[in-house]
Amino acid sequence: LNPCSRCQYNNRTNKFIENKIKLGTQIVSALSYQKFVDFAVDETKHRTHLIPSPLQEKFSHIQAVDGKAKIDFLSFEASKIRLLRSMHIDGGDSLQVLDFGIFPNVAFDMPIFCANFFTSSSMSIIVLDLNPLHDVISNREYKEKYYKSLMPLSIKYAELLPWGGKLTGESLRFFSPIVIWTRFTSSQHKGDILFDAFNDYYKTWLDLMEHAVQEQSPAQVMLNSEAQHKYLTWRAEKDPGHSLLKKLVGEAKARDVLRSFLFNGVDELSRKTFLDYFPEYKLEDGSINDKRSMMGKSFENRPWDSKGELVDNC
Ligand code: BLA
Repeated sequence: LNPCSRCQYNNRTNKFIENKIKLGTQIVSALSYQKFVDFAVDETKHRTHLIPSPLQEKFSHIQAVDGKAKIDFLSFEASKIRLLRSMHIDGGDSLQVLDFGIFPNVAFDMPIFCANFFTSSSMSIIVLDLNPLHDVISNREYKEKYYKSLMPLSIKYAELLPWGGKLTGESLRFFSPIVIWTRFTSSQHKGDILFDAFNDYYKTWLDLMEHAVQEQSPAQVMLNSEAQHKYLTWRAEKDPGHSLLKKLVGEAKARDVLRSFLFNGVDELSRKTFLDYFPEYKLEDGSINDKRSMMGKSFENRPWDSKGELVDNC
Protein backbone atom coordinates (compact mmCIF):
# COMPACT_ATOMS: atom_id res chain seq x y z
CA LEU A 1 0.00 0.00 0.00
CA ASN A 2 1.38 3.31 -0.99
CA PRO A 3 -0.67 6.08 0.63
CA CYS A 4 -1.19 9.18 -1.44
CA SER A 5 -0.08 12.21 0.49
CA ARG A 6 -2.66 14.55 -1.05
CA CYS A 7 -5.83 12.48 -0.65
CA GLN A 8 -8.66 13.99 1.33
CA TYR A 9 -10.12 10.69 2.55
CA ASN A 10 -13.53 11.32 1.09
CA ASN A 11 -14.74 7.79 0.63
CA ARG A 12 -14.60 4.96 3.09
CA THR A 13 -12.54 2.56 0.98
CA ASN A 14 -9.86 5.09 0.18
CA LYS A 15 -9.83 6.17 3.75
CA PHE A 16 -9.17 2.66 4.93
CA ILE A 17 -6.41 2.01 2.44
CA GLU A 18 -4.66 5.31 2.83
CA ASN A 19 -5.04 5.67 6.52
CA LYS A 20 -3.65 2.32 7.56
CA ILE A 21 -0.11 1.21 7.09
CA LYS A 22 0.46 -2.43 7.87
CA LEU A 23 3.61 -3.09 9.82
CA GLY A 24 3.81 -6.85 10.32
CA THR A 25 0.86 -7.62 12.55
CA GLN A 26 0.65 -4.09 13.91
CA ILE A 27 -1.69 -1.62 12.26
CA VAL A 28 -0.98 2.01 12.95
CA SER A 29 -3.19 4.92 12.17
CA ALA A 30 -1.42 7.31 9.81
CA LEU A 31 -2.98 10.33 11.50
CA SER A 32 -2.07 9.40 15.05
CA TYR A 33 -0.69 12.19 17.21
CA GLN A 34 1.61 9.78 19.07
CA LYS A 35 4.61 10.76 16.95
CA PHE A 36 4.12 14.40 17.96
CA VAL A 37 4.34 13.42 21.62
CA ASP A 38 7.40 11.21 21.04
CA PHE A 39 9.16 13.95 19.13
CA ALA A 40 8.47 16.56 21.82
CA VAL A 41 9.61 14.43 24.73
CA ASP A 42 12.80 13.32 22.93
CA GLU A 43 13.64 16.84 21.87
CA THR A 44 13.11 18.18 25.39
CA LYS A 45 15.35 15.48 26.84
CA HIS A 46 18.16 16.73 24.60
CA ARG A 47 17.84 20.23 26.05
CA THR A 48 17.09 19.78 29.73
CA HIS A 49 16.89 17.19 32.45
CA LEU A 50 13.31 15.99 32.61
CA ILE A 51 12.04 14.36 35.74
CA PRO A 52 8.70 12.55 36.00
CA SER A 53 5.97 14.67 37.55
CA PRO A 54 4.21 13.38 40.69
CA LEU A 55 1.06 13.53 38.50
CA GLN A 56 2.30 10.50 36.54
CA GLU A 57 1.17 8.15 39.28
CA LYS A 58 -2.42 9.28 39.14
CA PHE A 59 -2.71 10.08 35.44
CA SER A 60 -1.33 7.54 33.03
CA HIS A 61 -4.16 5.90 31.11
CA ILE A 62 -7.96 6.06 31.00
CA GLN A 63 -10.26 3.97 28.89
CA ALA A 64 -13.17 6.04 27.57
CA VAL A 65 -16.69 5.00 28.53
CA ASP A 66 -17.49 4.25 24.87
CA GLY A 67 -15.03 1.33 25.21
CA LYS A 68 -13.21 2.51 22.09
CA ALA A 69 -11.09 5.58 22.72
CA LYS A 70 -8.07 5.37 24.98
CA ILE A 71 -6.50 8.34 26.67
CA ASP A 72 -2.81 8.49 27.50
CA PHE A 73 -1.21 11.03 29.80
CA LEU A 74 2.40 12.07 30.27
CA SER A 75 3.84 14.62 32.66
CA PHE A 76 7.29 15.91 33.54
CA GLU A 77 9.07 18.74 35.32
CA ALA A 78 12.45 20.39 34.73
CA SER A 79 14.38 23.28 36.22
CA LYS A 80 12.63 25.92 34.09
CA ILE A 81 9.44 23.89 33.58
CA ARG A 82 6.75 23.75 36.25
CA LEU A 83 4.79 21.22 34.23
CA LEU A 84 5.05 19.65 30.80
CA ARG A 85 1.97 17.56 30.18
CA SER A 86 0.35 15.74 27.33
CA MET A 87 -3.05 14.17 26.86
CA HIS A 88 -3.52 12.06 23.75
CA ILE A 89 -6.95 10.70 22.95
CA ASP A 90 -6.74 7.86 20.48
CA GLY A 91 -10.11 6.85 19.12
CA GLY A 92 -8.70 5.33 15.93
CA ASP A 93 -9.47 6.96 12.59
CA SER A 94 -12.60 8.70 13.77
CA LEU A 95 -11.07 10.63 16.67
CA GLN A 96 -7.60 11.85 17.49
CA VAL A 97 -6.98 14.61 20.02
CA LEU A 98 -3.75 16.06 21.30
CA ASP A 99 -3.52 18.54 24.13
CA PHE A 100 0.16 19.26 24.72
CA GLY A 101 1.18 22.11 26.99
CA ILE A 102 4.23 23.41 28.82
CA PHE A 103 3.82 25.70 31.78
CA PRO A 104 7.03 27.46 32.79
CA ASN A 105 8.34 27.71 36.30
CA VAL A 106 6.84 31.01 37.53
CA ALA A 107 10.27 32.56 38.03
CA PHE A 108 10.39 32.83 34.21
CA ASP A 109 8.17 34.95 32.01
CA MET A 110 8.45 32.87 28.83
CA PRO A 111 5.34 31.94 26.86
CA ILE A 112 3.24 28.82 27.46
CA PHE A 113 3.63 26.17 24.78
CA CYS A 114 0.18 25.21 23.51
CA ALA A 115 -0.74 22.54 20.97
CA ASN A 116 -4.43 21.65 20.81
CA PHE A 117 -5.41 19.43 17.91
CA PHE A 118 -8.84 17.91 17.46
CA THR A 119 -9.26 15.56 14.49
CA SER A 120 -12.34 13.63 13.45
CA SER A 121 -12.47 11.57 10.25
CA SER A 122 -13.53 14.63 8.31
CA MET A 123 -12.32 17.72 10.14
CA SER A 124 -9.34 19.00 12.10
CA ILE A 125 -9.47 21.98 14.44
CA ILE A 126 -6.00 23.21 15.28
CA VAL A 127 -4.41 25.68 17.68
CA LEU A 128 -0.61 25.82 17.84
CA ASP A 129 0.96 28.72 19.65
CA LEU A 130 3.43 30.01 22.15
CA ASN A 131 0.63 31.58 24.21
CA PRO A 132 1.79 34.86 25.74
CA LEU A 133 2.08 34.83 29.51
CA HIS A 134 1.43 38.57 29.58
CA ASP A 135 -1.03 40.50 27.43
CA VAL A 136 0.43 41.27 24.00
CA ILE A 137 -2.37 43.60 23.00
CA SER A 138 -1.60 46.26 25.60
CA ASN A 139 1.91 45.22 26.67
CA ARG A 140 4.25 46.18 23.85
CA GLU A 141 7.38 45.39 25.78
CA TYR A 142 6.42 41.73 26.28
CA LYS A 143 5.34 41.39 22.66
CA GLU A 144 8.64 42.76 21.41
CA LYS A 145 10.69 40.70 23.82
CA TYR A 146 9.34 37.38 22.58
CA TYR A 147 7.50 37.72 19.29
CA LYS A 148 9.23 40.35 17.16
CA SER A 149 11.97 37.96 16.09
CA LEU A 150 9.51 35.07 15.62
CA MET A 151 7.27 36.68 13.00
CA PRO A 152 9.05 34.85 10.10
CA LEU A 153 7.94 31.58 11.68
CA SER A 154 4.34 32.71 11.53
CA ILE A 155 4.71 33.90 7.92
CA LYS A 156 6.17 30.50 6.96
CA TYR A 157 2.88 28.76 7.85
CA ALA A 158 0.36 31.53 7.12
CA GLU A 159 -0.54 30.12 3.70
CA LEU A 160 -0.08 26.41 4.40
CA LEU A 161 -2.25 26.58 7.52
CA PRO A 162 -4.54 29.58 6.95
CA TRP A 163 -6.63 31.34 9.58
CA GLY A 164 -9.49 29.08 10.68
CA GLY A 165 -12.27 31.65 10.65
CA LYS A 166 -14.15 33.51 13.34
CA LEU A 167 -12.75 33.22 16.80
CA THR A 168 -14.06 34.46 20.12
CA GLY A 169 -12.59 37.72 21.39
CA GLU A 170 -11.63 35.91 24.60
CA SER A 171 -9.51 33.34 22.75
CA LEU A 172 -7.75 36.04 20.80
CA ARG A 173 -6.55 37.61 24.06
CA PHE A 174 -4.78 34.39 24.98
CA PHE A 175 -3.15 33.96 21.59
CA SER A 176 0.09 35.45 20.30
CA PRO A 177 0.79 37.17 16.96
CA ILE A 178 2.37 33.91 15.71
CA VAL A 179 -0.64 31.71 16.54
CA ILE A 180 -1.59 29.00 14.08
CA TRP A 181 -5.38 28.78 14.26
CA THR A 182 -6.69 26.67 11.45
CA ARG A 183 -9.25 24.10 10.38
CA PHE A 184 -8.88 21.65 7.53
CA THR A 185 -10.30 18.52 6.02
CA SER A 186 -8.28 15.78 7.68
CA SER A 187 -5.63 14.35 5.37
CA GLN A 188 -2.16 12.88 5.53
CA HIS A 189 -0.79 15.84 3.60
CA LYS A 190 -2.13 18.39 6.06
CA GLY A 191 -1.02 16.17 8.91
CA ASP A 192 2.54 16.29 7.56
CA ILE A 193 2.49 20.09 7.35
CA LEU A 194 1.16 20.22 10.89
CA PHE A 195 3.97 17.96 12.06
CA ASP A 196 6.53 20.33 10.48
CA ALA A 197 4.88 23.30 12.17
CA PHE A 198 4.79 21.48 15.50
CA ASN A 199 8.53 20.71 15.13
CA ASP A 200 9.36 24.34 14.38
CA TYR A 201 7.22 25.81 17.15
CA TYR A 202 8.44 23.26 19.65
CA LYS A 203 12.12 23.87 18.92
CA THR A 204 11.48 27.60 19.07
CA TRP A 205 9.94 27.25 22.51
CA LEU A 206 12.94 25.19 23.66
CA ASP A 207 15.26 27.95 22.39
CA LEU A 208 13.31 30.49 24.43
CA MET A 209 13.59 28.24 27.45
CA GLU A 210 17.35 27.88 27.04
CA HIS A 211 17.83 31.63 26.98
CA ALA A 212 15.28 32.54 29.63
CA VAL A 213 16.77 34.25 32.66
CA GLN A 214 15.35 33.73 36.11
CA GLU A 215 13.45 36.72 37.48
CA GLN A 216 15.07 38.15 40.61
CA SER A 217 12.36 40.48 41.81
CA PRO A 218 9.68 38.82 43.97
CA ALA A 219 7.15 41.31 42.60
CA GLN A 220 7.83 40.17 39.03
CA VAL A 221 7.62 36.51 40.05
CA MET A 222 4.22 37.29 41.58
CA LEU A 223 3.07 38.90 38.33
CA ASN A 224 4.19 35.84 36.37
CA SER A 225 2.46 33.53 38.77
CA GLU A 226 -0.78 35.47 38.66
CA ALA A 227 -0.70 35.68 34.85
CA GLN A 228 -0.24 31.92 34.61
CA HIS A 229 -3.02 31.40 37.12
CA LYS A 230 -5.39 33.59 35.13
CA TYR A 231 -4.63 31.55 32.00
CA LEU A 232 -5.19 28.25 33.84
CA THR A 233 -8.40 29.56 35.40
CA TRP A 234 -9.75 30.53 32.00
CA ARG A 235 -8.96 27.23 30.34
CA ALA A 236 -10.07 25.04 33.25
CA GLU A 237 -13.48 26.74 33.04
CA LYS A 238 -14.04 27.55 29.37
CA ASP A 239 -11.90 25.43 27.06
CA PRO A 240 -13.90 24.26 24.01
CA GLY A 241 -12.88 20.61 24.53
CA HIS A 242 -14.77 20.22 27.84
CA SER A 243 -17.96 18.73 26.53
CA LEU A 244 -16.19 16.06 24.48
CA LEU A 245 -14.00 15.15 27.44
CA LYS A 246 -17.12 14.81 29.62
CA LYS A 247 -18.70 12.52 27.05
CA LEU A 248 -15.60 10.36 26.94
CA VAL A 249 -14.87 9.92 30.64
CA GLY A 250 -17.92 11.19 32.53
CA GLU A 251 -18.42 14.48 34.36
CA ALA A 252 -16.48 13.77 37.58
CA LYS A 253 -13.40 12.33 35.90
CA ALA A 254 -13.39 15.10 33.31
CA ARG A 255 -13.35 17.70 36.08
CA ASP A 256 -10.44 15.93 37.76
CA VAL A 257 -8.48 15.71 34.50
CA LEU A 258 -9.10 19.41 33.84
CA ARG A 259 -8.29 20.79 37.30
CA SER A 260 -5.63 18.36 38.50
CA PHE A 261 -3.88 17.48 35.27
CA LEU A 262 -4.43 19.63 32.17
CA PHE A 263 -4.64 22.93 34.03
CA ASN A 264 -2.81 21.87 37.12
CA GLY A 265 -1.97 24.89 39.25
CA VAL A 266 -5.47 26.36 39.00
CA ASP A 267 -6.13 25.35 42.63
CA GLU A 268 -2.61 26.08 43.88
CA LEU A 269 -0.98 29.13 42.27
CA SER A 270 -3.46 31.65 43.67
CA ARG A 271 -6.72 31.84 45.56
CA LYS A 272 -8.34 34.09 42.99
CA THR A 273 -11.46 32.70 41.39
CA PHE A 274 -12.73 32.70 37.82
CA LEU A 275 -15.12 35.55 38.63
CA ASP A 276 -12.30 37.64 40.15
CA TYR A 277 -10.58 37.58 36.77
CA PHE A 278 -13.64 37.53 34.54
CA PRO A 279 -16.44 39.35 36.43
CA GLU A 280 -18.44 39.83 33.22
CA TYR A 281 -19.47 36.14 33.56
CA LYS A 282 -21.18 36.71 36.91
CA LEU A 283 -24.90 35.91 36.96
CA GLU A 284 -27.36 37.56 39.33
CA ASP A 285 -27.34 34.56 41.67
CA GLY A 286 -23.54 34.79 41.88
CA SER A 287 -22.84 31.75 39.72
CA ILE A 288 -20.78 31.61 36.51
CA ASN A 289 -22.54 32.12 33.21
CA ASP A 290 -21.99 28.96 31.22
CA LYS A 291 -21.71 30.82 27.92
CA ARG A 292 -18.25 30.26 26.48
CA SER A 293 -17.90 33.81 25.26
CA MET A 294 -19.30 37.17 26.34
CA MET A 295 -17.59 39.06 23.51
CA GLY A 296 -18.89 36.76 20.80
CA LYS A 297 -17.10 35.60 17.68
CA SER A 298 -15.17 37.94 15.52
CA PHE A 299 -11.86 38.10 13.71
CA GLU A 300 -12.82 36.40 10.48
CA ASN A 301 -9.31 36.98 9.15
CA ARG A 302 -5.89 36.93 10.77
CA PRO A 303 -5.89 40.09 12.92
CA TRP A 304 -2.08 40.30 13.15
CA ASP A 305 0.00 41.65 10.28
CA SER A 306 3.42 40.31 9.27
CA LYS A 307 5.12 42.62 11.77
CA GLY A 308 2.94 41.39 14.62
CA GLU A 309 0.80 44.53 14.74
CA LEU A 310 -2.87 44.11 15.52
CA VAL A 311 -4.97 45.16 12.54
CA ASP A 312 -8.67 45.69 12.84
CA ASN A 313 -10.06 43.51 10.08
CA CYS A 314 -12.75 41.53 11.82
C1 BLA B 1 -12.89 23.87 19.03
N1 BLA B 1 -10.78 24.57 20.17
C2 BLA B 1 -11.85 24.80 19.36
C3 BLA B 1 -11.79 26.15 18.87
C4 BLA B 1 -10.68 26.73 19.45
C5 BLA B 1 -10.06 25.76 20.27
C6 BLA B 1 -10.20 28.15 19.21
C7 BLA B 1 -12.76 26.79 17.91
C8 BLA B 1 -14.06 26.99 18.53
C9 BLA B 1 -14.28 28.31 19.19
O1 BLA B 1 -13.59 28.74 20.10
O2 BLA B 1 -15.22 28.92 18.77
C10 BLA B 1 -8.89 25.86 21.09
N2 BLA B 1 -9.32 27.97 22.26
C11 BLA B 1 -8.57 26.88 21.98
C12 BLA B 1 -7.36 26.95 22.76
C13 BLA B 1 -7.42 28.11 23.49
C14 BLA B 1 -8.66 28.75 23.17
C15 BLA B 1 -6.28 25.97 22.76
O3 BLA B 1 -9.07 29.83 23.65
C16 BLA B 1 -6.38 28.60 24.41
C17 BLA B 1 -6.50 29.70 25.14
N3 BLA B 1 -9.97 20.46 21.66
C18 BLA B 1 -9.00 20.20 22.57
C19 BLA B 1 -9.38 19.05 23.35
C20 BLA B 1 -10.60 18.63 22.87
C21 BLA B 1 -10.97 19.54 21.82
C22 BLA B 1 -8.55 18.48 24.46
O4 BLA B 1 -7.99 20.84 22.71
C23 BLA B 1 -11.43 17.52 23.30
C24 BLA B 1 -11.20 16.75 24.35
C25 BLA B 1 -12.15 19.51 21.11
N4 BLA B 1 -12.18 21.81 20.18
C26 BLA B 1 -12.70 20.59 20.38
C27 BLA B 1 -13.98 20.51 19.74
C28 BLA B 1 -14.18 21.75 19.13
C29 BLA B 1 -13.04 22.55 19.44
C30 BLA B 1 -14.90 19.30 19.75
C31 BLA B 1 -15.40 22.18 18.34
C32 BLA B 1 -16.49 22.49 19.31
C33 BLA B 1 -17.05 23.85 19.22
O5 BLA B 1 -16.73 24.62 18.29
O6 BLA B 1 -17.85 24.18 20.11
